Amino acid sequence: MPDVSECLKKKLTAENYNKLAALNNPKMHEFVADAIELCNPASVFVCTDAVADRAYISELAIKTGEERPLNIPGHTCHFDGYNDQARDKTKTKYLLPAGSELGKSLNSIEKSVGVEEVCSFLRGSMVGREMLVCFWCLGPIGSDFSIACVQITDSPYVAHSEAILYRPGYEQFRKIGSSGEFFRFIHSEGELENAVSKNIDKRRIYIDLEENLVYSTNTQYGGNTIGLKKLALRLAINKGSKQGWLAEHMFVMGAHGPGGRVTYFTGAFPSACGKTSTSMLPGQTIVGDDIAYLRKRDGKVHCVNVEKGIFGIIRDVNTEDDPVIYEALTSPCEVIFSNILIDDKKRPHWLGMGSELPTEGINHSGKWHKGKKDADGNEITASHKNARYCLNIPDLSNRDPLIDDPNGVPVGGIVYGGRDSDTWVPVEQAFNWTEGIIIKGAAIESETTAATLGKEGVRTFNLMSNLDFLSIPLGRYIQNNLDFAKTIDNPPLIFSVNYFLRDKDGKYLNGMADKKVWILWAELRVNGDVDAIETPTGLIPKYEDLAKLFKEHLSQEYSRADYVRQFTIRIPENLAKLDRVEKIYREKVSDTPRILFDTFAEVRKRLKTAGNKHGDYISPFD
Ligand code: SPV
Ligand code: MN
Repeated sequence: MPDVSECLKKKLTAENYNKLAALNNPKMHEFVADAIELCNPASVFVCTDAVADRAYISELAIKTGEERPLNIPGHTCHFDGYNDQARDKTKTKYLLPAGSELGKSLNSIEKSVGVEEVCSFLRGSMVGREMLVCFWCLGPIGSDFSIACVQITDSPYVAHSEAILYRPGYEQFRKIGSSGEFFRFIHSEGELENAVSKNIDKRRIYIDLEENLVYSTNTQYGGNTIGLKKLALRLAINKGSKQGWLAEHMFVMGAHGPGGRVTYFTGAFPSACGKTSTSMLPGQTIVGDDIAYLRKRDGKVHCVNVEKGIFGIIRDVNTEDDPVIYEALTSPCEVIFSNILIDDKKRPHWLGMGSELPTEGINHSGKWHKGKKDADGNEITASHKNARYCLNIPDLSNRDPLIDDPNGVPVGGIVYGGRDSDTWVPVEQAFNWTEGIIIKGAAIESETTAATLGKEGVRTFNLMSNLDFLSIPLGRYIQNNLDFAKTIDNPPLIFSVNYFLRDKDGKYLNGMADKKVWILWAELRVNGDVDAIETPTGLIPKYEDLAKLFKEHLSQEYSRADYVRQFTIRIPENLAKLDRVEKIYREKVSDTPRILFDTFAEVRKRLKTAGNKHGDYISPFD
C-alpha cells in the first residue's frame, strides 16, 4: 500500500526502512505504520537479529535511565513504579466483539469501547521518544510449534527483556513471508516521572483475540508489558484451542533417572509456588520455567519451551536453595534485576539472599532506609517481594541439550501443584489422564502470593495454574485438555505435588529440597520401575522407595514417622476441597463438562467409603 510505505518512509531513516521493507509482509508493515500514526514517535528503530541491533537496545536502556549498570559486567537494574510491581488482573481485559461470550470468569470489555479507550491513552504517547520495532519468535526457530511475533514499544527495558527471554524473530518473519499468522503487541509506558510510568490509573492491558493483537499502556512491570510472556500466552491458548494443541503455564525439565535415562516433565504451578525451583532441581536439566506449548507427534505428546530465558522471582534465591541461579546472578553475564535494592557500591541485594541486607540504598521506592514507610504507613521491604531477575537459560550450567530442538521434547509426566497447607499429599499419581486433568489440574487451589496485586494468603481456585491467562471459556479449556490425549495410547502420567503441607502449628512438613525426591519418584513411575499404593484419589509412593531416594539423592534418613505425617490421607480436607471447587464450577462455569461432576462424585464416593472403613485420617501403612 503506497500510503503505508509513505508513512514509514516519513518517520524511518533509510536504514531502518530497508530493514522493514526486506520483510515482505504487508500486514506487519501496516501494523507499524498504524502504530506510528497513533503514537507519533520522534523516531523509529527496527531491531533485526543482528548483534549490533540487539546491542543498540540494551545501550538505549542505560541511556534513557530505564536500567542502570551494576557492579558486575552485563548486570543492570530496572525499577518499576511503586504501585506497578505485579500483573494487574483487573485492568487486563479481552476486547469482546458484540454478541460473543467468554464466561463469567474472564474479564472483558466491549471491543469498540475498549479500543477507543486504550487508543486514547496511546495517542501521542511516544512524542519525543523512539519507537522500537522488534521481531521475536515464540519457540525454537524453524519449528512448527513456533509463532512469529512483532513487538512495538517505547521501552528499551521491555525490548531488552525480550531479547533475553525470546529467540530472535527477524529470520522467522522472513520464513513466514507474507502470511498474516503472527502475534502483534503494542506497548507504551506512557508519561514518565523519574523513569517510571506516572499515570497508573490509566494502566490498561487489552487483548484482541480476533486480531492476535495486544495493547498495553501506562505500565512497565514485565508481566503487563513483555508481550511475548503472559499476553502471548493468552493469544496462544485461543489459537491452540482452534488447532488442537495446548498452551500451558508450565515449566519443562529433564529428570535424570537410573542409568543416564532422561524423562521429561512439564509442570504447572501458580506464580511463586516453586515452579522455577522445580525446573532447576539439582542434578536435573532445565528446558524452561514458565510457558510450554504441547503438541502430538507420532502418537506422543511433545512440548517446547516458548522462551529461552527466565523472568524469575529473586526472593529467597541463595547459595543453598538455588545454587545454579545464584551462581549466574553473581557472575559476569547478561542479567536484568528488577525491584531489588542497590547499595552504594552498585551491588544488588534481595530478601532471602542468605546474607545480611544493607540498611540503606536505592530500591523501587527511591532512596531507601530500613524502617522506611510508604504513604499508607506500611513498612517498605529492602527489595519487593515480587522483585525479579531476567537471564538467559544458555548461561545456566544445568541447561538441557534439547532446549532448542525444533521437535520439542517427549513428555513423560505432568505435575500440578499449588500452595496447599492442609489437603494434598506431597506427591500422588492420578489413576489416568481424565482423573489427572479433572482431580489434579482442574482442582488446583493455591494461597495467593505477591506475584499479582491484592491480598496474600487467600486460598484461590486456579485450574491448571492457567486461570489468569485463559482466553477461552473454562469448560472448553478443560474439554480441550481431556480431548488432547484421546488419540494417544500411552499419554503422559499426571501427578499432583504439594510442597507446602503444614502441621497444626503451621510448621512445614517438608524441607525445600524434598521436591527432588517427589519428581524422581514420578520419573520411576513413568518408567514402570516402582509400585505404588492405591488411595481414593490416586497412587502414592511406598515408604521403601522414598527412603531409598532420600538416601541416594539427599543423603538423608527418611523416617517412617515423617512418611506417615506427610502421606496420611486427609479425608475431611479432601472432601471439603471437592465441595469448594465443585461449587465454583456449578456457579461460575456454565460450560463445565459433565464428566467433571461425574468424576468428582466418583472420587467423593471413594473418599467416603475409605473414611467409613479407616477413619478420617488414614495412614499410608493402612
Ligand atoms: C508469573 O507471575 O507467573 C510470572 C511472571 O511468570 S509474570 O511475567 O508477571 O507473569
Ligand atoms: Mn508465570
